[in-house]
Amino acid sequence: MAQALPRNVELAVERIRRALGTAGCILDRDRIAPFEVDFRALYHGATPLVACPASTAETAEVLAICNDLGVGVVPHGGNTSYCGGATPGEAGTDVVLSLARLNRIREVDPANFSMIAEAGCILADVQSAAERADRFFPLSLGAEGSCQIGGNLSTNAGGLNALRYGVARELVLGLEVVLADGRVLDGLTSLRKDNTGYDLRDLFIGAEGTLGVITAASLKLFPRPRTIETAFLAVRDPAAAVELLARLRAATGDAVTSFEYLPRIAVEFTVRHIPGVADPLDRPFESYVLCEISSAREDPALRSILEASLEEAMHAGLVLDAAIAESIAQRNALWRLRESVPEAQRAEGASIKHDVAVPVAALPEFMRVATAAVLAIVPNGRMVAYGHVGDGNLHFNVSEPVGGDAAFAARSSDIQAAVHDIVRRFRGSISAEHGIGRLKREELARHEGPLALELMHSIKRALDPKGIMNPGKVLAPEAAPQSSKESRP
Ligand code: 2HG
Ligand code: ZN
Repeated sequence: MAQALPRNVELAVERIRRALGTAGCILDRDRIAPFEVDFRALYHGATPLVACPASTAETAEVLAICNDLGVGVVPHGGNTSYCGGATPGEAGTDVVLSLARLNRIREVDPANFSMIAEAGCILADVQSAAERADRFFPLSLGAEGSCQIGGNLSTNAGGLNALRYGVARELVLGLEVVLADGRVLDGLTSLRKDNTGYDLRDLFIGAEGTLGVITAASLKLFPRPRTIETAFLAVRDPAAAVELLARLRAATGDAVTSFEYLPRIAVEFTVRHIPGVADPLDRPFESYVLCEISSAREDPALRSILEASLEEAMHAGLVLDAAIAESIAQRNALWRLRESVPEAQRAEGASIKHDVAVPVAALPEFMRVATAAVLAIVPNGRMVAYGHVGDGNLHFNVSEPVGGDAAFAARSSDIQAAVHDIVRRFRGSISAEHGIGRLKREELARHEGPLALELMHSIKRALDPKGIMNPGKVLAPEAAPQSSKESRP
């Protein structure tokens, strides 16, 4: 039998139902179920209600009610988080706040190279709206067909074009945020320059909904790329990849948009598991790079610059073989291979993921040292280290041994600790683009300096004194959220 809800939660549910009506609430157990588990099925929480406000004002009402009653609120976008950031707690007392109905593009301003999108807009729809105005919104990632821009900003997503255009934070001009107590912070400007006081906007980006709820964002747009060259390269090793990146950045006048590293095993996984993916080269190599250069001009010279640079790199022994896309279909096929690595890795069984960053030049040494450390713990583990080498960001993943191995899961925290300790030696990051969520909360506490942690807790207390915003994510709760003594009906 389902357990009775605490009185404050019951009251919150009642009041939210009244405020949003039936269209704005999901109460049906079957429809609630997908909101209770994260994308990787690492966390299984429970919620009495998914609130689906259709406006900023309704979002504010939900938060005011929950703050008043001391009830936790878990903002929920496209549910593509890797760290359990959008999953309610196991106690079943957090309300889930879906942003899906806040999905209007409020404005596209081609002259100002900006647009205003609500948090629940699907990333691919934001990209298309920009394209219709002959503009480009560069944030791009495998989940773009289902992730929402509010979630992208709340986790400060990186993706495939960060090398040239920056991570999500760098693409934001202004934000509209509902604070924990329901007040609305209207910072929705489209200015390039604004030095008026502390930068409040940047506090909410990457805060994973623990400080407030982003309801809309003013986003930077760029000229649409008109010439794009995409190449799939076999490289000698990771050090060759790093050297090639520097050469290409210089030779193309910094036109390298993406620079993704793939080990052989990642190509094998995708060829094996993803229908239609084929090895782009005739014979196997140890290491690959998928690289894209682009220009906002019609620029036939880009192709010859790329070819000349690759020829030089071949003479220098950095590049061993190359395939340059000759059509959009070929380009799409190369990106499909890259973007389906996570899915292909899932098909190979359990894996341990590390989303780390070190300075680009240190990547080869990091990979060598960290690989040895992992294999010392699980000698048959399969290293699948790939990703955004251009940003120094590797998905330093380990797949379980072929045929599975019960000991693998048991050693996962040892493996993670070993990898993260090495990251620290390189002054790197233990979460380069996926966030902290619930998954890396303890690792954040272990790695972040005491002063930085103290400041983070102070900011949390200042903006969310009752601890209702996405409880237990990013930072461990300091104290149980207090219920308010009285509650208005
Ligand atoms: C990617 O770059 C994603 O494909 C997922 O960030 C990484 O599965 C992963 O570890
Ligand atoms: Zn990634």
